[in-house]
Amino acid sequence: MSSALQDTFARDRLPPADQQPQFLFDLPELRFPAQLNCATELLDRHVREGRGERLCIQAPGVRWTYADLLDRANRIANVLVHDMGLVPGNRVLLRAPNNPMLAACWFAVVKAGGIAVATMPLLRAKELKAVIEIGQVSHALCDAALAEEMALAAQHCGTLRQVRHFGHPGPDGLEALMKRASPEFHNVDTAADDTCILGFTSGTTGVPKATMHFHRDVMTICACWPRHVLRPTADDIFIGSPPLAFTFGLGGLLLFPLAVGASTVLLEKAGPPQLLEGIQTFGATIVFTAPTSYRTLSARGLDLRRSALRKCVSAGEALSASTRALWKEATGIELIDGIGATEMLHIFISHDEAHARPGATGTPVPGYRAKIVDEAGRDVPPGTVGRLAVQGPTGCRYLADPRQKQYVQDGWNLTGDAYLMDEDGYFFYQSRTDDMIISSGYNIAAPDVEEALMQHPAVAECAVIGVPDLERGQLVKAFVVLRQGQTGDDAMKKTLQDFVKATIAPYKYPRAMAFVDKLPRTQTGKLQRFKLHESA
Ligand code: 3UK
Repeated sequence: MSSALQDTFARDRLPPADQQPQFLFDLPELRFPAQLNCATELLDRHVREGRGERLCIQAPGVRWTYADLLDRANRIANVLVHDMGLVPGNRVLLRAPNNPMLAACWFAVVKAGGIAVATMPLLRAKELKAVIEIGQVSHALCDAALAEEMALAAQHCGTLRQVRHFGHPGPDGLEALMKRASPEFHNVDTAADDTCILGFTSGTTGVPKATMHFHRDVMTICACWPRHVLRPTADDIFIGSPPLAFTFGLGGLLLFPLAVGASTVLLEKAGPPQLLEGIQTFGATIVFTAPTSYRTLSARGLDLRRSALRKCVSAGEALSASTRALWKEATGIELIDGIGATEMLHIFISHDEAHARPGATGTPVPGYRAKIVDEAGRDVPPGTVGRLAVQGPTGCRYLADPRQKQYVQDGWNLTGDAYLMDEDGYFFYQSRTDDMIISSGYNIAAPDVEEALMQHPAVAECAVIGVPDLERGQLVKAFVVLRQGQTGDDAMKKTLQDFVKATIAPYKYPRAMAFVDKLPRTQTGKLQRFKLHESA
């Protein structure tokens, strides 16, 4: 294999061989050529094979065919190389809400052999600066709507040499440069193991970690979960809420639809109301979003039943049995749950509609294997709670980060989740490893208590943590968002406590309870338990 990356920054910072996970390439569909540029496979190929006029990307007021996207991506690639001096291997910051230009920029970077560093739209200058410094980012393509924080961050970042904005009319804007650029571009002949993505973990605390993914990894995730579990067709219309900067969104809303020649709808705002409207307006057939969003949308079951929606994917957080039941009742559709991670690039345990089991995430996706281990890394028998360990064709590579040794042990990726596997090989999420509450010697998984509370009709949402307690070590504390019209008083507290005692083992009931208006969440929809700990 010969790397095309003149700038060897990423290659020089790969974890040492003995700290890398073991990779599995058993599936025949995972035999990739030594030289591979994933943009060629996902985009150019469709046009070359005569599908240029098929619909590719839609957004309010925008309808791009595959030929349109290729034209935009090629022009931007030429701007990157000829106007902005990009050299293969350089890192390019991408900053925009989910929209067609962001998708075109992503492909432009990858075509030119650059490394795409997509960032969450809501990041502030301080967080952007950390990303730019860790990734030694030299170029940026930014939506004009997000220019302000970009400028603040750029002031303090010496490595960042070239910034262009799109979505504004000025003569130095990206669109003006694109007009003058050629619509032809010869994709850089990258090696299958050249890095093309730096994915920052949506970590809720601490210094962010950058994960490195190769061109091969991008093609791998398209060949595994979508092909074996989701099984979309070229006529599907994808839609959803996760940002393209989150690999859940990048896969679900860009890579997977393009891998099968289907189309995708990109929404800049994709809260439940916009998502519902988008599903109706664009006739979307496959939706990707998080459990909380499904809970809210379930109130619009009748509208959804009248839509073209046929497949619904939940990831990012554990899907409770009650949310699965709620969605099925409201829409008639069985949710597809899947656990993925930035480190693994996409989903590695999941199930299709026919194999859904309430409370279970599913079984390992073809190409992956998973097991449960104890503190010492020894396998534990079925039914025992322990640490989830996975191996497959993708895996964790932190960019020059000592935390590699925590995530990868003995060649296995340890996701930081407590799981159990039943006799049938189904994996059941318990909690994050550090969210296990130990109270009076009992192990209590916070999601267990949340699931019980959520079954009460007065509860809209809730979160449970362990708070320090002199007598019991930790005390189970619930933060509860009530449905409209309900009152959070002592009587309600008692009602909910009694309800939990009657639903699950009584020792798990929340001795402490707070009623709140909403729960703190990250931009990827994850509950920020550390914020609850701070406020407890
Ligand atoms: C949790 C889940 C239970 C789990 C992601 C799909 O979430 C993604 O990546 P992140 O790096 O977080 C990883 C962690 O999130 N988690 C995700 N999905 C589930 N827990 N059930 C689930 N279905 O703690 C995991 O370790 O932000 C999800 C695809 C790509 C992704 N990056």
